[in-house]
Amino acid sequence: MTIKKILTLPDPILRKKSSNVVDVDNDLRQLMDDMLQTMYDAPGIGLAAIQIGVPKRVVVMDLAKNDEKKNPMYFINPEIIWKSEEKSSYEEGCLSIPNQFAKIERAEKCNVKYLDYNGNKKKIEATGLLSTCLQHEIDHLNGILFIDYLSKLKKDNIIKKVVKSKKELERVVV
Ligand code: GNR
Ligand code: NI
Repeated sequence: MTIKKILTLPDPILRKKSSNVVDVDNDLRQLMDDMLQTMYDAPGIGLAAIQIGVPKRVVVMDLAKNDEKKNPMYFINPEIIWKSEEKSSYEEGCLSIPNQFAKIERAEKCNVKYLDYNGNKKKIEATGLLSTCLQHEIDHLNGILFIDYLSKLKKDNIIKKVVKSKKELERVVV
């Protein structure tokens, strides 16, 4: 297992639409293992393959609290098949938008179909944080970031801050 570099704003790769996975094979499981390790290392609660530069429709997640047993989840070709009218808001963050957070409104519940780690067809009825996180990750697969739901002013401000702190970090390292 390898920790990969997580792409951050304004990397244009993050705006690419990811392609469906055709074969759930050992190479794909290797990718998912690397994604999970990269996510734990970051640390984050979810990661889409495109965040490490791989344009495949693959998501990993673990919503277990620090004191709980690890609970890795894998979603291949996830598709939202139903969304509730009812909304809920969460303070969202994104590993590709470091240190920036914003309250985002999404469907409170959603049903998602996907393939699991072994390529078996599954369906999940998601609520709360799982629902929010699945919608956030599926957005990544379509090149969408949470800042796209903010006003242009707020969005531009966040992009500016991320670019600025990236440049400051470069200056320290070089
Ligand atoms: O680690 C993450 N936390 C988070 C918090 C609220 C809503 C969504 C997320 S996902 C994020 C990791 C990430 O960037 N996944 O794409
Ligand atoms: Ni994200």
